[in-house]
Amino acid sequence: MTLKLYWAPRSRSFRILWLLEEIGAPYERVLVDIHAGKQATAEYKAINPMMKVPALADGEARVAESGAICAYLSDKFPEAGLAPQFDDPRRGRYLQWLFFSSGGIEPAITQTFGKFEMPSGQAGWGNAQRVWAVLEDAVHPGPWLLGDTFTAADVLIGSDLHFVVNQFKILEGRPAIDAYIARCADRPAYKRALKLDESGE
Ligand SMILES: N[C@@H](CCC(=O)N[C@@H](CS)C(=O)NCC(=O)O)C(=O)O
Repeated sequence: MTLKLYWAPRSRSFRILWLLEEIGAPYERVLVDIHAGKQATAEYKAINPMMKVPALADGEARVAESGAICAYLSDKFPEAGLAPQFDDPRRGRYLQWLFFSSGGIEPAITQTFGKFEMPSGQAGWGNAQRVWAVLEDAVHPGPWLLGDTFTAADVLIGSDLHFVVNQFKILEGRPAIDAYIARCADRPAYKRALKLDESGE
């Protein structure tokens, strides 16, 4: 059964396109035209009730949320070597980074755009400045979050940071983060995914 990735160009679904290119298993891209409202059809809501891309269908299985899809795919294809296995102590940090995308980075983006403050002890992500500083430390000296081993966490965090720096343009003056984004963009799978993404179909 071929994997189906529900995708829209220049969106957060790029990261799963990149991950699938890293894995190398066959998959099908299903375009969801989010600018034409196609994410709000009953058919797509059955795939992801949040009406967002990315989402994945694998036989009977349905998975949405980028971090969950990264965990699902990297565990499904252990031979791709993109997830430390269950008895590997590095799995702890690996999972931490997968959850940090939605638990730390997304709220930091929202806080930066929304220009609001709240007590850092009460905000689950502390504050945006702390999130960026923690990430800057985590990607230096690298090359990857777990050191020499590239994982699905790099796909997720690397694409988050690319969005934050290059698309949203809400973070600058962090050379270690810029260098990490450049290392990600230099991967052949990233380049293949970018080509597919830019084709727009
Ligand atoms: N929490 C989701 C967020 C996905 C998301 O925000 N997708 C945006 C595109 S970048 C989307 O589908 N927007 C269409 C809409 O909300 O109508 C994830 O991490 O996968």
